[in-house]
Amino acid sequence: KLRSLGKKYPMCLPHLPILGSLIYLKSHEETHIYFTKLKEKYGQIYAFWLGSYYVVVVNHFSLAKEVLLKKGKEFACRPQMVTTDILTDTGKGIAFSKYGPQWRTSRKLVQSTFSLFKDRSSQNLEKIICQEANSLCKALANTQGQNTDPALVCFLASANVICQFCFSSSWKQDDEEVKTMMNFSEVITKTLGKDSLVDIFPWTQLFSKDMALLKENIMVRNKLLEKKFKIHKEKFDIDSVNNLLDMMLKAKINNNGLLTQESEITDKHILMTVGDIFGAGVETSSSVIKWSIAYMLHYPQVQETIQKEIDQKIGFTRTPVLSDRHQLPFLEATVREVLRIRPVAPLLIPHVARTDTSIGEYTIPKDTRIYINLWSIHHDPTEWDEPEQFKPERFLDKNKEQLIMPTASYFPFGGGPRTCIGEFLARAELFLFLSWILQRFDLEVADDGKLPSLEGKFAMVFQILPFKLKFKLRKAWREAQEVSFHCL
Ligand code: HEM
Ligand code: PLO
Repeated sequence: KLRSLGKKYPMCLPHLPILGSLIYLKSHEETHIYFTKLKEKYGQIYAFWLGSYYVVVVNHFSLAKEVLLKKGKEFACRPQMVTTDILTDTGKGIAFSKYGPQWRTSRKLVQSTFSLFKDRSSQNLEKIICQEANSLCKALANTQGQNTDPALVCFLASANVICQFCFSSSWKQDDEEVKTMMNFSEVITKTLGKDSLVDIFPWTQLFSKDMALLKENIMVRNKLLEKKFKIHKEKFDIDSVNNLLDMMLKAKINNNGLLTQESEITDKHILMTVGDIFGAGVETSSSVIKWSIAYMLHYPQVQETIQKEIDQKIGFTRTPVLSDRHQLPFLEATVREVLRIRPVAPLLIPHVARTDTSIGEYTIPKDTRIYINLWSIHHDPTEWDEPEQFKPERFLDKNKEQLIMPTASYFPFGGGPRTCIGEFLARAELFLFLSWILQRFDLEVADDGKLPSLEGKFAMVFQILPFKLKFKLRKAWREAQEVSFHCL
């Protein structure tokens, strides 16, 4: 189906009529790892057919930068898929929405909401995150050094930050709604993350149990969002815009007269945009915090080095703030290394070519799906020294004082027009949550002596499997608290 006259296409996997390359893509490994292996046979860029969809996989950073940055606009569309269409009410919101006025308006409104939460405002993000870090540490102290699965507390902390951002509200730890959310979020991510046949052969959805489960859980999620939306709409005051929902409601009222039907903001669009930000806000940050905790259990010397840095630069008389970031380069390097070795989105979100174009010397026809293999880029042995090893020092200079970027083969948040919109928030959360936890607690292996598996499982985000550990209040922290108590 590709016109070949004088054109050069990436090498293609074998393919059959109707099925395409499907049987050649079957593997027991995670897709991104299998795609990385295929590089040996097919090269840095290759293609295959997913049923009738033509897909190109990009495994090298220089080609990936061409897609994301140099030709960012040409590759800024997203595929339309059965699963994401169900999630987003046919492509509304941001992450799975096609390139166009709806996507642009939603993205701009989220960005304007971030400026609401900047610097001097009484509700700045730093304050909100620190409040949640405080509740998080209290909850961890309540575990009294017993074996604990960190999933719920990490979920709650990230959910509350994003809930403040979206609705100016938050949940208490024992609120049933939090568990409901954690449940549906888990089912949704797992089902969306499966390489589901439904997205290749839409008619199979009629028989798919997964689809039924997905629909049911998305319905629960939408009910919860609608409930929040309804309560909020009643209180809405156009002269006092405090969060994402206010921002979008205001835009709806002010702009709709001016907008064409194509870019009109409806309640459904608002709901789906908030749903994206909410979903991205909880699933990504809480996952990275769990990975970081797991790596620190595996590498106790990393934990010790960060704690030493915190003890020296911050001490025990105050808690960490964002401006401490440049003082704690080893913690920053550790976060960078976690995002390298276990990227949140190992294949990013698929991109789609909006016109006939090219990558390197290869012709790329309009509508081609592009998978950027971030896993391959972050584990490239020609760019990274011992890429499978966890070594935060690789991001530090010789004196271990200055952060460095050893290669350009690294972009955990993507880049270009579709770049992650929450990078600033995510980095702030990771720094504050981790520094608050390590100032107060030693992370210790659970009583059964089992270390968490670092293998992971792709479920829309690359997640760690559930594990337990012990949070032991540090002696130095406890003593410092007693001293300050006596001084009072
Ligand atoms: C998209 C990474 C946290 C909101 C993305 C993409 C990546 C990414 C790789 C896809 C880029 C592409 O397709 O080219 C991460 C990482 C995070 C994180 C590593 C945490 C450590 C967040 C947070 C939010 C967020 C906290 C919400 C506030 C989004 C949205 C998109 C996106 C809305 C879609 C952008 C679009 O399609 O225009 N993120 N993200 N992310 N992220 Fe994040
Ligand atoms: C998480 C489950 C929610 O119920 C819905 C949702 C919305 C946005 C998605 C998010 C899920 C998973 C992580 C995604 C995010 C948009 C950007 C982010 C894909 C499916 C990343 C890491 O790319």
